[in-house]
Amino acid sequence: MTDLRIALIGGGFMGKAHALGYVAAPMFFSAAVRPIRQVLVEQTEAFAAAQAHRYGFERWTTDWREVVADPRIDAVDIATPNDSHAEIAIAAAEAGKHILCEKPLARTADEAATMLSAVQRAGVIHMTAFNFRRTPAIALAREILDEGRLGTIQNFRGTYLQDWPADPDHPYAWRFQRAAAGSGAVGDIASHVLDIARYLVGEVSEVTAMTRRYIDQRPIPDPTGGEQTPRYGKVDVDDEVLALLRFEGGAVGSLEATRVAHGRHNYLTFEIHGSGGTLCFDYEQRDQLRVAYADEPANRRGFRTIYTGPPHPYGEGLWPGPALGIGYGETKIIECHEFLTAVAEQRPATPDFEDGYRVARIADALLASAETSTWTPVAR
Ligand code: NAI
Ligand code: 4PW
Repeated sequence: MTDLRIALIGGGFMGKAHALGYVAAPMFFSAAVRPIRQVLVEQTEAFAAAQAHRYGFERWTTDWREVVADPRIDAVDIATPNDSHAEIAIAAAEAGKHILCEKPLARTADEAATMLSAVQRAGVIHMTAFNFRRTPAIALAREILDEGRLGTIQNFRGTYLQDWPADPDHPYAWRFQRAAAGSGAVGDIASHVLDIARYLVGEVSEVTAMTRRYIDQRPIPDPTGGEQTPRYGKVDVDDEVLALLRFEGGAVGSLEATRVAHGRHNYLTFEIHGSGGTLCFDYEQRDQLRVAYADEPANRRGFRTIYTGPPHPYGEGLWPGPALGIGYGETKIIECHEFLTAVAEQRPATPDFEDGYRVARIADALLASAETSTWTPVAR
């Protein structure tokens, strides 16, 4: 079996999730390559060493450029904040490395376009880490849609409501800075809804949107942990986006994403209405997909709940009983398996940088529409 030597750049929340993926993918799924956690890159020597030990990487460094140029590395995994995705990915592509890059691919569509061009020129495998589409129930929704019984798709209603920074005293961080993140809820979480919308319904042609910011500053954490009078960082990104969508295939839709909805923790949902029925999904009940078919007898019509398990997408590798439950970790394990398999089979991964670019184009249109309060076409 071929070894795939991986460099992980960024050892934070996603560094942990991706490391789990590389450890567990071979446990859950058969693969033609063996992922080797070769080197972990972080910003300080101490943190790089600590995370390399925790996540089982053979070595560590603070210099991603050295790693990207290292002939001993086959693939680069980008788990850093949004502002460094492009520079790292372009250098990795030019060095002939396969790339798994976190979402959003970039801060803007133009920046994403430079990444897409680089990987296309280099001919490397590239993937954007929209892991939620790897939830078995969402992949099952794709299968049901392919069967055609839901008829003509008329409406997609997507939400992503969170409350982790709903408290104004939640510390200032890169996600609240346009220079580092590109945008707020639009790029951070609406991007997931947009990936699911594209995956299940198709391309978005036009949007009209509004954005809101409710919290204009946040306390800058005191690195000493002391009780100094807090200094505040200026928030210059959106907390919330509300939008209407038009799809190229004729369907319409709505999207709501916010990070300040008290009580909604990871409320990623969609409801898809077709001429033949409806699909409903709620990530907080992620083992379930609800479907209602219009052609059921009138006295039997209504939603049925499918609990995903062995007969469903990815079930061959997950847990052996229905509704045993999958978690966030499993979506990352499946994602890493897809990346490893695409590299082993030398075929495109999905979703790739083209998908990341398309989502970035829609995100740009949402932000532009919020500025002009007009329907805004999504550039191709
Ligand atoms: P984080 O802040 O928890 O971790 C980022 C890490 O990158 C930090 O430890 C930081 O020190 C390190 N870093 C920054 N610049 C670096 C550089 N030049 N070289 C090496 N290390 C560097 O951030 P988090 O939450 O892990 O987000 C990282 C990326 O993952 C973002 O693009 C975010 O949008 C995405 N993300 C995706 C999720 C998903 O469900 N697909 C979930 C959470 C984040
Ligand atoms: O970056 C986002 C995080 O803040 C993620 O994409 C989703 O929301 C999952 O975790 C949080």
